[in-house]
Amino acid sequence: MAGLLLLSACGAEPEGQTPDDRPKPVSPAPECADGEPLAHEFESGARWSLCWSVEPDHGMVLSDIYFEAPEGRSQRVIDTIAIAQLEVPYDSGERLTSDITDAGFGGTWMKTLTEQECTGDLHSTEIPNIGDGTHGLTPDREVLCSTTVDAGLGYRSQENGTLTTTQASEWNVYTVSKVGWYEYISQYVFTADGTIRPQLGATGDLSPVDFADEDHGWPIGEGEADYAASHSHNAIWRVDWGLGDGQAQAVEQYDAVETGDEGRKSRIVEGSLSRIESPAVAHKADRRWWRVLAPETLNADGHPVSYEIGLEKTDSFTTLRDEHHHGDDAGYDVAFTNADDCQRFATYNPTSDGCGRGVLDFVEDGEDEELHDVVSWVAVGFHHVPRDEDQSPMEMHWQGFTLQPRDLNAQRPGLPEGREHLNGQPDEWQGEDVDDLTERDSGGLIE
Ligand SMILES: [Cu+2]
Repeated sequence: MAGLLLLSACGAEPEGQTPDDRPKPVSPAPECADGEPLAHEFESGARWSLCWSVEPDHGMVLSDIYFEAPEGRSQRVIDTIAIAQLEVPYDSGERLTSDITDAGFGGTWMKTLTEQECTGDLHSTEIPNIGDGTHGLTPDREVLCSTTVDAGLGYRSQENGTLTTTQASEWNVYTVSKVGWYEYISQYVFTADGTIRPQLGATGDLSPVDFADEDHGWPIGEGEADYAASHSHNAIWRVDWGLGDGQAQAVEQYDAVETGDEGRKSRIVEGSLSRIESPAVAHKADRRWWRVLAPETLNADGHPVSYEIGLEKTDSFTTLRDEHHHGDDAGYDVAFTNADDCQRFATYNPTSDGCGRGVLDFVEDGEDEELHDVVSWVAVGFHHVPRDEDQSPMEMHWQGFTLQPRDLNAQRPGLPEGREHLNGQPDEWQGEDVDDLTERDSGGLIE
């Protein structure tokens, strides 16, 4: 498949919602120095292109990820993204694995897929069947699934008697790695609005040898006998950003805080951005998110292009390795460093070339640098208390986070007809002057 651009059009947008006379920029097929090209175009004309490869430890690695809005140009978003560690500590204290560096998601652990597991397109690459391939064969195996799924209502807006709506679809790219009794799905979900959702799915079976007691597990057999041990799936992804295509990058943290004051009708909340100047760790909080931006690359509204890192549900954690070297409160939800090819794993990074043991060393070693070529390390934990329904097999459990464009484009990618002029506060709405509407609203007539 190498060298061939793989393209599939999908998604179901109602006829007439997307102007079909819009000039479509021609974007080149990605040239992949390593790996295979893969692309997807939504019915709106929004388009993703990337390169994919499989490494013995990280498993699937995506690189050179570009997003192109139907109205816009192709923009580089990510240099490389991969899972950088998966720690699984058992609450009994009897087991801990660091699956990415102990076993790896590639090599023999990566499973060949069939049409039963993948209703889309299967893609193959050479994968060693023993170790790094020095002492075995590297057969071409179909390990990557590229598929689209319906995602429900994308948007709906009814104005002036006209219904503007679309059904959304999502492009999923995934591989499956079986490590021990668990089977892990490494998946990236791409949407037509430029969002990427990196995800780890866990299925397979509970460990048959990790049973504990009432304080460290849950009874999953008859009565109160077989307490399957509770444990955590602590995942850390490495995102090496490509925003600005070589221009300087920066990181900002957004916080919205209540001032304690009330306005005429509601509490006053103030939002602000603070620059994270140097490599650092950061922690989750309500109404907090981070963004990676390219300050010198502006969209058509004059705003710097950026992507927002949004955490979903996470049981925050400190890896045991980090605790041993940096203390028990050394955990983080997100960390930021400058790109360095020798900084590959969140923990158990090879130190032979003086690279640091993991993220906390990378941060310490770089604390005098200015962030300019940003890597985000995103940690998402899931504390798994087994339940009767986990046998068997376990239903898929997902953990992950969201990378959402923030001002990558000046307006929504895929503007439906009649919405082209809406960019900023409009002068009039349904024929009425907006100043009149504001006055009426303030008077309390519109609740
Ligand atoms: Cu589990």
